[in-house]
Amino acid sequence: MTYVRVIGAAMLLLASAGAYADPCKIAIDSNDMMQFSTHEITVPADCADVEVTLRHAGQLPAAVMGHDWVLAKDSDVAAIVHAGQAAGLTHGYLPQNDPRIIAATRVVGGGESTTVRFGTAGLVHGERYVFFCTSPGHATVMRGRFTLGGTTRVAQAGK
Ligand SMILES: [Cu+2]
Repeated sequence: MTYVRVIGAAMLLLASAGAYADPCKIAIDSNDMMQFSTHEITVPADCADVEVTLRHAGQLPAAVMGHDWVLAKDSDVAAIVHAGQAAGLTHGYLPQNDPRIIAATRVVGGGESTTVRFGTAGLVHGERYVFFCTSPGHATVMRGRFTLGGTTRVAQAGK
């Protein structure tokens, strides 16, 4: 009995590993309750490019519960969020041509998904990077740590 269950678990592991075989490609979910599925994204240091796919598993439209995935230095997040509110949904709650934005998806509503691909050459080792959602009011809870290199993976495992 236990043996069969272990085999089943191993097959599940293999299946999920196969779905995300490329560690430079990240999938993150969001929902109608203003949540990302993770607060921690770590990609290997040798990823020259990173691809992030944001899915919105909820049902509410973008105008009500829209989400995006934006990457910036921790110290730039507040200013970007502020400028994004002024820009409004028609501009994806993002200031236009803002060099502080390292990567950003469009805003998606329930049932939609969006992908952004960006190079890591400009990321500085030791800098603190944060991913967040710029929909008004969301960034306080919809945010997490983005780490290139994995050196903080163990230390950050709790949160
Ligand atoms: Cu959001």
